[in-house]
Formats: sequence, structure tokens, C-alpha cells
Amino acid sequence: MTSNADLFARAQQVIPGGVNSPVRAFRSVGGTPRFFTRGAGARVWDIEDKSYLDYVGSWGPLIAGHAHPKVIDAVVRAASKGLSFGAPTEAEVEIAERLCRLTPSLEQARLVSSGTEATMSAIRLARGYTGRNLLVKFEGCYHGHSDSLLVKAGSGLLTFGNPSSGGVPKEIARCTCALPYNDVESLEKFFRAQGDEVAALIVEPIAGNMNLVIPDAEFLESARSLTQKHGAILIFDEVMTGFRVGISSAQGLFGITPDLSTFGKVIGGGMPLAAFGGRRNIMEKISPQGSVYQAGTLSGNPVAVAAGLATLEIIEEPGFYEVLSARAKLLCEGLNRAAQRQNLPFCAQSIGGMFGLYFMPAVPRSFADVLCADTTAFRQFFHAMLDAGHYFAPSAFEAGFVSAAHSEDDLSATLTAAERVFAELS
Ligand code: KE4
Repeated sequence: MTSNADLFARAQQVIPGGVNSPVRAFRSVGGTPRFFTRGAGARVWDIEDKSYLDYVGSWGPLIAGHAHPKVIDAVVRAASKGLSFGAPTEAEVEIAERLCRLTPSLEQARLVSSGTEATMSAIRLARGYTGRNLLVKFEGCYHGHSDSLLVKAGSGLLTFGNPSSGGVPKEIARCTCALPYNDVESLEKFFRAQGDEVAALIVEPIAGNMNLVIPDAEFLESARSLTQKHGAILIFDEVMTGFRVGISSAQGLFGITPDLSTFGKVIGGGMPLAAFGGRRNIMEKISPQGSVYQAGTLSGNPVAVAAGLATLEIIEEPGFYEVLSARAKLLCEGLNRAAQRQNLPFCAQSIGGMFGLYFMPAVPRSFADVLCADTTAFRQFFHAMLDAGHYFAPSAFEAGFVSAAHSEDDLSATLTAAERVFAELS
């Protein structure tokens, strides 16, 4: 039988870092990534046929659980009729109609194949619509890997961004300003100085890429009022939060209407499908109707759309989010109680079907807070839980996810394992 280690050594010969997306390489937790062979419900199996309760769910898409019969059936039926046409299909109209029905801020939507494409396109659209260049993002938020978004804060609040990755030209980074997340005062100060130059402000309305950070309502309300006042486009990046924190996503939870939104993950149910959308008078600027070019060979791919439609039908079932939220809450409350019994500086919180685990005394409210977490303790927790058959995100700076397939018995098994691990850590 091939081992994970053997396969990882082989992979590193032909794939950079042995993985097709960096976080999978376990660099921040150390050790050998698990090469999965199959998933069913709340579980995945690796190449050594070891099974794990999965709290990553492919980083969010698997909200219905792995290989959900309805999703697999829809994918098989679509695939049996052909994989791709590069021409419009009825299913694309159906999913766009469903996205617009479920998300009142969407009057039109364009389908793409990844969250990166969705945010990159939404930013280009906002720049084309406003005729401005400046983009505002927030430290700790991740919106995919397009050049304008791989930018970190400059030396001072009102200075331009610097590239956070090799290969990003300084000239492009200068068009992006990275401000502190959940900091109203900084946001107001920036807009007072440069608000009329801003094309768009893009934000994770609930952050999940610095671990879970739930902002104050006032922060998002300020983003909404300041962009409105200065004629800038407010983009809610709901690639992770979309249909994850509730049927109306984060914008519904907070009652804030963005100008544009991006979606991914859940709407594809595990297949390459994402979308951007918003007000009709903005979306009409997109080619072929308008002057802002955007395209994709596999955009709206019928097999991916079939998986997405089946998933969106499942999440619309009565009581879906009540159960999902209750399961995530049960996990976090159980972890908090177990850590308290060991007097460990640990806390956990959830919102909808996503959660954050923090080796620190209180839940973080900012990127600076998150950086104070004990990453060594997280690393020890991660590997001890992995060895016990419970797979959490291999980074202290990622959110976790439960699915509708996680039963109370599954969560109880995870909490029993965590009790033992916390005792070892204390
Ligand atoms: P993709 O290009 O990976 O489909 O989506 C980019 C993206 C955009 N916006 C938000 C809010 C996101 O969370 C993401 C991707 N999330 C990461 C998880 N932290 C994907 C995992 C990975 O990079 O391998």
C-alpha cells in the first residue's frame, strides 16, 4: 500500500511543493499532507485507508457532505449528456435565477470557474463602471490570487500598498490600499482623504481567511455609507460566507446591501463554479453588453452547474440552517467546556456552518488579535486530532466548516478526542 509520505515525495517531483494549492502542503503545521481517495458524508479516507471526520469540507463547498446522493446523481446525469458546450444552456439560466431569488442585491449574475475569477472580474467591473483605479481591501482578508489583491498595507495608512507576493508589479500594488479590518476610525480617515479616488472597497463581510473574525455591524455599515457617499462600489466577497452562514449569506445576516457580491464554494457544491453579480446598471457594463471584458471557456459549465443546482436545492430544504448552525454551535460549546476544564487559553465560536478555533483567551476582533494566537499549541492540537481521525484546517489562520452530514454522534466523537488532547496540552 502506498503511504501518504511516499505519494508526497513523488508529488513534489512533478508539482511545486507537491500540491495544487499552497495551504494543502501542511507548511504551517508541519508533517505530511494526507492524500484523500474518497469521501462520504462527514468522512474522508486517505491513501492508507485511514478515515477522518472532515471539518474542512474542501474549504467550504461540501456543505451537504461528501458525495451527497442527490449531487452525485445530478452530476452523473449532466455528464452523461456531454461535459461542456461553450454555448449557453438552460441550467445556467436556472442557477442565475436561483442566485438572484435567494440574494435580493443580485439583479444579474455572471458565472465563472473560481472565486479568484469572481473577485478579479468584480474589481475590473467596478473600475470600468466608476472610471477610477483605487481599490480598498483589508489586512487579513483573502479574495483569491489576482494581482490587485496580493497586496499588503504600505508603511502608513494613507500610503499605497506593497506586493504581498513575488511577481506582482509595484505599479499594480500602488492601486490597492490595505486597511485594518473592523476598524471604523481608519476607514473614515482614509475616505476623508482619498474617498473620491476609490473605485471599489472589497471586504469579506465575515472574515474566514485569518481564521473566523466576525466584524462589528458598525464596520460594515460604515463601509456601506462611505462608499455610497463617495461614489465607490461596495463589493461583498461572499465566496466563503455565501450560503454558508445562512440562506441569505452574510449580507442577509447584517441587513446590508452591497453593490456587487461574489460567490463560490457552496454554489458549486464541490465543482469549479463561482459567480459575481449585483445591480443591473452595473452588471450591464460587462461584455458583450458593455465595455468591461470578462470571459471563460468553462464558465457556467453544465456539470458544475448541475452540482451547484443540486446543492442549492438541498440548502433550501426547511430547517437546513437551523440544524447546521446548531451542529457548529454544539461543537464550539463542547470545545470551550473541554478547554475550560483544563484551564487552557482556548476559545471557539461559530456563525452558521462555519467556526473558528483560537488558542488564545478571547475571540479575535482584528487581524492584530489573530496574530497573538498560540500557533505552537494549535499545531500540537491539529496533529493530535489528525492522528485520532479528526481533520481540521491545517492552519491556525483558517476557518472550519461543518456539513449537514455531521451527526451529533460525529461531533460527540470529536469532542471526546478533543477532551483527551486538551488534557495532554495542559
Ligand atoms: P478560489 O479562487 O480559491 O476558488 O477562491 C478564492 C477566494 C476568494 N474569496 C474568499 C473569501 C475565499 O475564501 C477564497 C478562497 N478561500 C481559500 C480558503 N482560505 C481556498 C483554499 C485554497 O486557497 O486552497
